[in-house]
Amino acid sequence: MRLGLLTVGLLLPMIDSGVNARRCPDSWTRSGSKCFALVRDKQHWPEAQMTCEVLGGDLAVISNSVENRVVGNMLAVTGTAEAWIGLHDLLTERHFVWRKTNRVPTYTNWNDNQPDNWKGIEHCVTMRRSQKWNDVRSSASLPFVCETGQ
Ligand SMILES: [Ca+2]
Ligand SMILES: [Ca+2]
Repeated sequence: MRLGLLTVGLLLPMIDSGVNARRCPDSWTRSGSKCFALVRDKQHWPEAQMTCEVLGGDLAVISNSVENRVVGNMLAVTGTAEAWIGLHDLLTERHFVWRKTNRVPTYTNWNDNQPDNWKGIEHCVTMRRSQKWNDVRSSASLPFVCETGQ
């Protein structure tokens, strides 16, 4: 009996942490090892990144077509035309990197003729409901997508 309780006591935290690692917070959407959340409050890009950090994450990194579709579907079901993701070329023009990892994307889904750095001031990236990406001025107020996880 005592051994039984000890075993249960040791295992429960492990089971619990394992479950939590695979579970997304309420209102977040799971894709692989990540959780995504669409925040519909409109913020400029730097503010959106800070808000994602307050929520325990970062602006979304879109690593593949599956994640792109998951996030695109979040825009579609909420009627959101366009939302920030975590890609920018704020440091070096035309050198886009993810804010979270500082890495160049291995997957992209740019809209036709994008990124165009229109008027020379577009350095932060949105996903449109079409699931295509566009560079936009970072001071634009838009909804945004946060992620947590790997
Ligand atoms: Ca740019
Ligand atoms: Ca553009």
